[in-house]
Amino acid sequence: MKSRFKFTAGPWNVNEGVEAFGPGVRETIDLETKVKKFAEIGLSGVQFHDDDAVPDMNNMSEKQIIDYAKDVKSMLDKYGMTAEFVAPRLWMDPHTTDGGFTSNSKEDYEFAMWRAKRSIDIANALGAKNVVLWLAREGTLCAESKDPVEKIGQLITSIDEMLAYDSKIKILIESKPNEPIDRSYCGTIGHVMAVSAASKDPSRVGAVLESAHAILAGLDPANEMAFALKFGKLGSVHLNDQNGCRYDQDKTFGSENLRNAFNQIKVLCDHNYGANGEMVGLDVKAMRTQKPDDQYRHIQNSMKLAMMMEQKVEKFDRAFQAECIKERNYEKLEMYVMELLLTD
Ligand code: XLS
Ligand code: MG
Repeated sequence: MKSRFKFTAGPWNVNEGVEAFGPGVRETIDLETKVKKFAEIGLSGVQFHDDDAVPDMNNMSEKQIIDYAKDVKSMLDKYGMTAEFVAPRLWMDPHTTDGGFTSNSKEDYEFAMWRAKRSIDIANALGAKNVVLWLAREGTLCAESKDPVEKIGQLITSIDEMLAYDSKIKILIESKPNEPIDRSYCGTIGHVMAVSAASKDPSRVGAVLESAHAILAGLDPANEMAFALKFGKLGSVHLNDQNGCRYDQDKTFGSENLRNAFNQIKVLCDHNYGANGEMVGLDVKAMRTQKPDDQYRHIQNSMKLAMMMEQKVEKFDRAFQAECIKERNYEKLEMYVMELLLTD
């Protein structure tokens, strides 16, 4: 099957299966083995958290971090893989318990800025053009613990500082309404667009839309993508799926809602997503039941489903659509879409 897209995944998308109610059930796989396998299954690139690339970075000097990242770049080159982005992991470290950019502690804020700048250094060493900010803990567990107006300002100041640190890097904010915190400050693409507009260089601040995160916000992932596309700011997507409003599931793309999956691929195809080098990330998680010898299947299945949807988009009869719109017969159009999805 062919695709117009270049697909990527992160090392965290192949994991031991640790969750809140049970320990890991699969052995840890080293980065190079994952990258090699990613290349074999047809991915074009890898997405990184800063410490996926440089694991012990907190205990390393700035030069040591860059040197280590350069070795990772050589390893990627060996398998013909590119680095799509680097994201500071600002949710694991004790310094980010109350968030990073919006923490109430000055020391934590400084730690977050240090990691953000090191992420830019790592991105440059890996040849990645983007830094992604999934603002995991930027918000509150206790609503009264922070002044939201002040903290949103602090978030914008942090982004401005990153833009000033490097004149080329692009910052992509990955919206999510909650989890691990109760209320986050950048819950939807609309929030991201507003933060972008308020930054010192809006042309370098864009969005990542993850399907599951839009569903958690009660929104339609395709419409969220459309909103960012309209402003020329959809820098990446994280395709996956989600069964309603519950914990973040990161299910195989299309496995819950085929029509939603179709419309996500349709909006991307219709608006030439990828023409400026944007890639399609598959932010999916294997089921805990999955055996080690077949633990990349959720990524392969997501890629296959995306490509099958590309074929459906190609088949989509625009003339018939126009006729239905002219007649204002949307029942007819809707049934056509269902038949398109259900038949060969
Ligand atoms: C978690 C996020 C995470 C980011 C990368 O919900 O999707 O996996 O994509 O930091
Ligand atoms: Mg994601």
